[in-house]
Amino acid sequence: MAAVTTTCGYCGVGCRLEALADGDRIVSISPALDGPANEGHTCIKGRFAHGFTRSPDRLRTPLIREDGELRPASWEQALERIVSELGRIKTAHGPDAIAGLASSRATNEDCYAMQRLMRAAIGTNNIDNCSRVCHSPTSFALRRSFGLSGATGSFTDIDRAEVALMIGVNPTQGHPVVGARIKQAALRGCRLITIDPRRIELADYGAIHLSPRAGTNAAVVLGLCHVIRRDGLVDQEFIAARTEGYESLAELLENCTPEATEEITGIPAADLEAAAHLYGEAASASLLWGLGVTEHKYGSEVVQLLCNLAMMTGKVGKPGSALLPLRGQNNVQGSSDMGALPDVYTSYRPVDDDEVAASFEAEWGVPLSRRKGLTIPQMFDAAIAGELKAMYVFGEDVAQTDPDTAHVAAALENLEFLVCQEIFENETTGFADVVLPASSFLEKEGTFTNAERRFQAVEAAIPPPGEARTDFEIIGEVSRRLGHEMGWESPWDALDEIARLTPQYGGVSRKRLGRDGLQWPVREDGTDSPILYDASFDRPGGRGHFAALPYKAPGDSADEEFPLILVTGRVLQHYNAGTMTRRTANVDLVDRDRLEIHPDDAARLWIGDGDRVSVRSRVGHIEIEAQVNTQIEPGHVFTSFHFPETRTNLLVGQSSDVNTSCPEYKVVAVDVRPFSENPSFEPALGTAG
Ligand SMILES: Nc1nc2c(c(=O)[nH]1)N[C@H]1C(S)=C(S)[C@@H](COP(=O)(O)OP(=O)(O)OC[C@H]3O[C@@H](n4cnc5c(=O)[nH]c(N)nc54)[C@H](O)[C@@H]3O)O[C@H]1N2
Ligand SMILES: Nc1nc2c(c(=O)[nH]1)N[C@H]1C(S)=C(S)[C@@H](COP(=O)(O)OP(=O)(O)OC[C@H]3O[C@@H](n4cnc5c(=O)[nH]c(N)nc54)[C@H](O)[C@@H]3O)O[C@H]1N2
Ligand code: SF4
Ligand SMILES: [Mo]
Repeated sequence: MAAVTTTCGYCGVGCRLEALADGDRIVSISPALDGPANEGHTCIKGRFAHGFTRSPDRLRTPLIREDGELRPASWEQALERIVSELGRIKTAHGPDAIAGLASSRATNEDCYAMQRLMRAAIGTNNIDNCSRVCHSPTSFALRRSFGLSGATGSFTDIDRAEVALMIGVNPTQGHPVVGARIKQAALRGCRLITIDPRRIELADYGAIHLSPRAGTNAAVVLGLCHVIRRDGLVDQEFIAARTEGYESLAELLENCTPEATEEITGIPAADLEAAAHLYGEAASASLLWGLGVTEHKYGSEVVQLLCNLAMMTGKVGKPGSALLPLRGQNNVQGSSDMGALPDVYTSYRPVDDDEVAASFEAEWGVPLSRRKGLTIPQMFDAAIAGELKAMYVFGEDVAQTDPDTAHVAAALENLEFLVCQEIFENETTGFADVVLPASSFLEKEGTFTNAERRFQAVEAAIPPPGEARTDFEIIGEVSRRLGHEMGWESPWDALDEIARLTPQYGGVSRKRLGRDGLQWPVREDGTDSPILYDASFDRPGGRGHFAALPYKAPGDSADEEFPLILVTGRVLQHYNAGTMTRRTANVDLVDRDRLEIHPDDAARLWIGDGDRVSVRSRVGHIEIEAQVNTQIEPGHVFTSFHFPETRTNLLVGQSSDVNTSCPEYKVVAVDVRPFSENPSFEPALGTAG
């Protein structure tokens, strides 16, 4: 038996795990007692959901499509096919006819290699990652308001906070170890504020719970700021010394009275005032948010408004007063930090900055494009328009998880060539010409960066199954065959290159990571940064920026034809596309997606618990089982997207965040009926056009 200490590959908490293996099988996983983010805890996924590693469904050989079918092939055949097709398309249509996606489930080194493959071996900036559909609005807003794209503090700030305000985030399901930490804090006296159209579990820990209509967060936050200003809870000293732009915000706040807020959000004025006082009067308070903030038409603006709230009360850059966006996937912070984005190199430095681009040119020995690449939605549009000809999709199941499935399917179908690098066949590999068998987090080494900006080591507990190879080896080999030798022996060489080329990560090295990891910025001498902005912001003049952004209505809204608002999200037992958790015992706990509906709406529509219902939106329709419960606000329904047979994303349209094109997954107007009333509803693609 062999034991390794590694980092969980599910969510952005970044729990440190002790994995015990016998040969090529995982025997058990337990929490590392000294893990800085988990302090001896894990959740059901990190601890138990590892059976997928030796599932009979794992990809064990490359697959090549022949006569319409994916058939097993040798590595030689698969790699040759990739090189000849990508070479042909590049020659015929130029490098920008090819695009790649990096995987936020994979390591920093894998993602860095993937963006280098696209930029140096292919010659395009067409590279993006799932942060696009997740927390890209957070990244955009934090850079605008404060300067850097990361949480301002650490999970330990939760233990030190007098108040924790959570908006649009459900930590006991999505980030259970943080959820448990918040429960502990609450039991010790930390007061909670929860803001969610569903009564999330943490609302029951003595919280002030505000239940806004979906899509009205901006009004809620402006309302809180109004009360704080009106009642003299503003930190004038902090505003004067550390910020700019407060006057225009103050002017905007004038009309955002609790009564006006109630009108838009449905939150009783007195509740809003109580929450504003609790937050404003606390000596320290931390702000946590998730997709209930970001996955909206104005998601990035709401994050800017949250930054306003923290700055006007001086609650940033101090112990206990942190802004903690709960980043989703294990390495979505890292894949973005590594420059797997169409407009930036590592640490968010623009591709059209000559000095930066030249430093990569010098290291890689090739000229690099200064032209911004395509975002994921732009890639699909370009594929449909016939301009994008090939995609290399690494560890992302876009055909299940991206919005408007019919549109995604049309785009993938229209490509001349699609490569998927995966651990399982999924909805997206159904469109692939070549599928490459890769390795999961328990079968590779490198680093992940968690939601606290913490680089942590990943070590292999078992080898990849069959002929599968590590993602790092595969990307390096494809690049070599395309004529660009990356010259690395192992991921640790890539990490050294990342540190060499990126001042913010300058002091990161395998040796220095130790058991605690390192929170960026990491200086040359190895000192890291648990708290950002203790003295100044990372913006011109060192000042934080107040954004005076008014409330605007969401992209979709209920009407006579589509009277209910569908909110989509996740459940504890399953993870995103579900490829991994559906292949573990978690499926015995939850074996399907369900539509949560309030008893009042259910009674009005003659829907009983467990009934099959039809759900129709402006772009598509699905069938699903109803689950009648009081957690959800009347007028709203909720479902997850973990089971491919549900096809939740057939319902979601193209509306997206104005600054980052993060999809508006959280506000979809729908019509819900008992299935028997609509036997003609076929679960069909193509209604969206
Ligand atoms: N078990 C499990 N854990 C996961 C994942 C998983 O699939 N399963 N996925 C991981 C990933 S990729 C991510 S990004 C994170 C996501 O974790 P969270 O950000 O917590 O994600 P969600 O559950 O999608 O949405 C959070 C809450 O937003 C609320 N909400 C929706 N609309 C609004 C609104 O307009 N206003 C407000 N205030 N709230 C709203 C929803 O009701 C929901 O309770 O979880 C990660 N962890
Ligand atoms: N309706 C609705 N849709 C949503 C959301 C929502 O709230 N509502 N949330 C969105 C969000 S926040 C996100 S992040 C996306 C997530 O969407 P995805 O990124 O598509 O989902 P995942 O299941 O996390 O993983 C993608 C794929 O990576 C594979 N994989 C896992 N580990 C590895 C590895 O190490 N190497 C390789 N090569 N492959 C690997 C898995 O088998 C899986 O097929 O979904 C989005 N979709
Ligand atoms: S909380 Fe997240 S990182 Fe920790 S064990 Fe669970 S899934 Fe893994
Ligand atoms: Mo996510």
